Amino acid sequence: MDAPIPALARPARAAARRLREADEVLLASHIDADGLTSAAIAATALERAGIPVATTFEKQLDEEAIAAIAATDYETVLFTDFGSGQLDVVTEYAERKGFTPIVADHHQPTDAETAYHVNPLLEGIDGGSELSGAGTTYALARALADCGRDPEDHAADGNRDLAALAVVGAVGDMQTVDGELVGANAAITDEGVAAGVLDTTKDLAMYGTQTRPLPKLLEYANDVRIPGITNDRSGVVRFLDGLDMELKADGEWRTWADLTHDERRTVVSALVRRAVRNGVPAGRIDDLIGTSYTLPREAPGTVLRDASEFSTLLNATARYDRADVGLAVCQGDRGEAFQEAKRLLRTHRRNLSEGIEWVADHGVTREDNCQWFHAGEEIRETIVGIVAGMAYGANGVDRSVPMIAFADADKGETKVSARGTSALLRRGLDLSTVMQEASRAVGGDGGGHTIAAGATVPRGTETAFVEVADDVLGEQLD
Ligand SMILES: [Mn+2]
Repeated sequence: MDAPIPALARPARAAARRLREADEVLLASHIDADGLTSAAIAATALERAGIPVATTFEKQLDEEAIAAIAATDYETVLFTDFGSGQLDVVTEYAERKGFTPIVADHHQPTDAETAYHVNPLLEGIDGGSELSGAGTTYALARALADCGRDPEDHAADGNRDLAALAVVGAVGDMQTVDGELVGANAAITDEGVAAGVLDTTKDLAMYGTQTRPLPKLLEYANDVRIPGITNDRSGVVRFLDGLDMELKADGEWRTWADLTHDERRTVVSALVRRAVRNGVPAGRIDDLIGTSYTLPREAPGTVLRDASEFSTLLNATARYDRADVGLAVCQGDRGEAFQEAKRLLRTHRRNLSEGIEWVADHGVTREDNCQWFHAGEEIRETIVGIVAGMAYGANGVDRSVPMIAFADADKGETKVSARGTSALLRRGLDLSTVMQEASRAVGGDGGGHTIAAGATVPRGTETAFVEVADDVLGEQLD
């Protein structure tokens, strides 16, 4: 047996064997791009193994959600992209209600033991940048195929075709390091390339290469800010016109995906020249190029063709409580569910741009070691983290300290989202700890990743939260 991630082979095999013994499985997964792809990988692998599976999604695996799962009376429950951080509560309910929990997750585990626990952090692999929930679930899916009842069934290549979804999940969880997937994520990518479901190329690292018309692509890309291009519509059009290329077809701007290899090279070198001339530092100019992850089995020019656009589509379904739609798309629906997903994405985009406008109008409050805004009911709590990230990347925003955003949630609670930069990570930033410590200090709970994390706190504790967060950040950042 060849495992994609050798360190995970033993726990993945144990979990796979236990799943093979189940008559039916309840699959519980997190509502976001990584959680949806995790669920699609697990559901597909279980279906292929002939094991009936029902799926449920949760924003947060709190005690209420665990109690509801326990009340379903399933004997086997598979948790993907969450479960490790709540393992103490999960195992307590499992014992009391008599179900077997199986966990495939990449978040920090609590201090509890369970027989079937697949988590990169337990094997010395970084769950923030080397393996996502979807990647962890992929290791489980590969093990499920390997201990299959029907070794003659090679149609799905040992579930290697699911590597594409694992990469979409990793990209959706922002696991790229300097523009590419590394570690266990890279090993999964290699399997996907060999299976013909993924292509990787060094390409322009901008969002929307498949679907955005060229001016929009360049105008909205703000990872590397180029004066006269970034956020400058007429500057972009002058730049493109000045290239003396046929960049329109039938009067419409072409997309990056429409361009030939040579045309792309011409545009990239012109962009680089422009950046150099405008004093963009060399280190930043390198960031214009990254690895792009393409799904060659998807139609060119669609959101599904590019891993990054695919993950955004999934997030759009998740954030409007339509995980069923995102899951259907992951499992191959290109009809009704795909149309609905695209409609949700358009709504999502409109809400994001209104949110960013709101932040620009109302501004942020600067503390010693962070900056924050409170959107109240003006921005949906499910998108306030993305708005915070986008506002943080906008022109003129101080990126020397992290951004913290608040929005009203239901049940008298407030949702908190925090975003940092890789430069801040190098100075010691760990937003997961910040969110955890500050939220617990005010009676809430939180966690996540070093560069992006979240929390839920009782309404009215925001000021106290900011004070604690600011202190913790002061200790972290040198
Ligand atoms: Mn995840």
